[in-house]
Order: sequence, then structure tokens, then C-alpha cells
Amino acid sequence: MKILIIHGPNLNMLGKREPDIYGADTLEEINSSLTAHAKELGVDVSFFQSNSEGEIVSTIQDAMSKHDGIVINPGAYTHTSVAIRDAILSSGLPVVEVHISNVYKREDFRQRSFISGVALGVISGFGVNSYFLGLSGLVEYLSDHGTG
Ligand code: CA2
Repeated sequence: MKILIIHGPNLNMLGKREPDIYGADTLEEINSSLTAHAKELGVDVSFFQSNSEGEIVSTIQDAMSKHDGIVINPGAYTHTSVAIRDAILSSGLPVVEVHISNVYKREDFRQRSFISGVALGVISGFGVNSYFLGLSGLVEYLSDHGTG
């Protein structure tokens, strides 16, 4: 089972700014813990981070032929991107949307997601643990429903 984990804009700054909201771990540390977690689950994970909407769209398109599912933190594009939503929908892949912060406790503009309506599920507010919960949930879903 091959899972792609996508980190959207500004998440390359994790651990370097705003630790009160987004935690103290760097993206590299999070990815290496996720790799260890994936090994325990018996699945392969690969990672992609971009600050560019178009690169994220192209990566989702490419994932169709290479991966069985996606865990994505779309960052601020969550609240703006019809293009990422359309790419997820046309990929046909199961996608779990994750957020480090609880977006429903924050500003009004963060409470609209263009992604949630095409996602398998959404996890928000558990800190970086949201990624681990999202990965576990996706792997369990694929084990039960097949990788297609
Ligand atoms: O809570 C999340 O995971 C978000 O997706 C994070 C986005 C925000 O726009 C969403 O509403 C919720 C922002 C990511 C910014 O990441 C930073 C990390 C460290 C330092 C500065 C920014």
C-alpha cells in the first residue's frame, strides 16, 4: 500500500515560527516520525511539500498512477482552492484532509473548506498528531475497502 502525504503552503516553516499554534517539530522531524509510523502499519509513505497551488494539483494528478491514497494538509489553500478540490475529485483516490490546528476554533474564513466535501474524512485540531490519525484512518479504510 502506497500513501502520499502532501504538505501545503508555509508548512515548510513548521518548528521555525508560531510554535504556539503549530508546534515545535520541524517538517523533517514530522516526516521521519510518519515514516516510522508507516513502517509499523506496513505501508510505504512518500512526502511532498509545496507553496505552489499548481505544483500540488500536478502532484495529485501524478499520484493517480502511483499511490493508493493521500493524506493532505492543504494549508491556506483549504479555504481557497477549487483547483485542488477538482484534482482530488478527478483522481478518484481516497483523500484524508488534516489540520494541525482546530480550524473551527479560529477565524471565520478558516471555517470554509473547499476540500472537505471531496475528502474521505477530515481531522483537525490534534496538533501534528492529526497527520498520524489521518494516516492510520486511511490505511484502515484501504485495508477494509481495497486499494482499487
Ligand atoms: O492547522 C492547519 O494545519 C492549517 O492547515 C495550517 C495553515 C492554515 O492556513 C490553515 O487554516 C490551517 C497555515 C500553515 C502555516 O504553517 C506555518 C507553520 C509554521 C510557521 C508558520 C506557518
